[in-house]
Amino acid sequence: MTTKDYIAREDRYGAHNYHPLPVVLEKGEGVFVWDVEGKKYYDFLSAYSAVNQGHCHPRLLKALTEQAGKLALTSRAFYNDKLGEWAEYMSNYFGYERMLPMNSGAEGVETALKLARKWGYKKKGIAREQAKIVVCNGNFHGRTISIVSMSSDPDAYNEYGPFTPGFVNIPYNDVVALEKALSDPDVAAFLTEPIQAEAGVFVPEDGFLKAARELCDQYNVLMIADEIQTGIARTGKMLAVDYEEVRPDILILGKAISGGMYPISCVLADDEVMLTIKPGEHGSTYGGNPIAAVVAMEALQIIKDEKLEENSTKMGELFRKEMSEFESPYIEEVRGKGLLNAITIRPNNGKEAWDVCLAMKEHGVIAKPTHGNIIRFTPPLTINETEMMDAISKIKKAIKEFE
Ligand code: IF1
Repeated sequence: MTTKDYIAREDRYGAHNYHPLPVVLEKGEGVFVWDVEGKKYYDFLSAYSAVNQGHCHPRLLKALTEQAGKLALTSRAFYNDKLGEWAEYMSNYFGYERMLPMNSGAEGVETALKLARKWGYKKKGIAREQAKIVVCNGNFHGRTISIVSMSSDPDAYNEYGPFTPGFVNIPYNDVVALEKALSDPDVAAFLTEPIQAEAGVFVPEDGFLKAARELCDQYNVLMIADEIQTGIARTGKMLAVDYEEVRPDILILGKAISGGMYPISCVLADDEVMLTIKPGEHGSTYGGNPIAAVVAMEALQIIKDEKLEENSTKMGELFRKEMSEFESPYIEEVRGKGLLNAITIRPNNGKEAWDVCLAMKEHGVIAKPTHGNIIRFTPPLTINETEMMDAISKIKKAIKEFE
């Protein structure tokens, strides 16, 4: 079977909710993936920052397979011997009193929303059914109906209504609008991404997160950080909020807490918030399973053992320096933090970022456009300098061809 055959079969039998780059991958190792024709690529997407530790990390493979051969799933009707160890590990690692495990990022966000509402009613004293959650325009927090209810992207929400009420949208990076919104006594929480990734890697002004933290304190509102994409060293620090030494009341993690091995997400919070949910009031069949527990602990240990925060910072600086110094009339802007970067492309005769991605693919680097003319560059954090320079030269060649 050729690439065309694989694509045709998926097109014929799969739902059409994606428009993938025309490459069919069958193998991965570290920063590389191989397609069904044997061609090797640098993976500059890393499954949207899930594969921060690199593809098929041997330590993750070992953790996964050993646990899968012993005990895979118990449900939460019974205890398993690994969940407590994982919860303790997460508490110590991120500095929160408790963890609630889920699977997908969207479920993590839903869990945070539920916690915020419970806290609003039980602790803040908001009248039943009145709790509001403040969110930012341009947000991306997942695909459930409640989550798309707060989206400002018509592709995400059109024809999925009726929507969940109780969300208040404000502009991103706007402290004045935030203060006005938070002063409403019915507001339970402010939910934000420390950097808006899907929107096109929008880094807020220095001080925005700190100001948000102070306003949340002032108005007795929970600060919720969605670090599903920005967390786990992607931006050069373990969490993107660490840049401003901000501690959210609720921290949502996903993606790279498994290094791409397994769908794992979780929410971290202290007793005052977490214990507002009682037995029977929330849960998940797979959430907290023993495979997830051992894979997540190993994935987070790898970040420390391989000093991936440091490498993310260094390689990110190298990428932005090289790409900013590269003279091309079609590069509008290079921006980002750590290894969460984006380049905006100036269209040329109807050719757009998509065409640059196709050309990069031919040169052996795969990445995906987001929102029209923005290309996101998020390689595994394990990438070394030689690999980075090689990938950069391939990216430059592709952009040159565009001229
Ligand atoms: C898709 C985007 C990235 C996320 C943040 C929650 C979730 C995500 C900050 C939900 C998920 C995904 C989903 C994936 C593509 C990807 C994405 F382009 F859509 F926005 F990464 F940039 N919070 N992001 O980024 O996590 O439920 O998917 O595990 O195809 O929808 P999930």
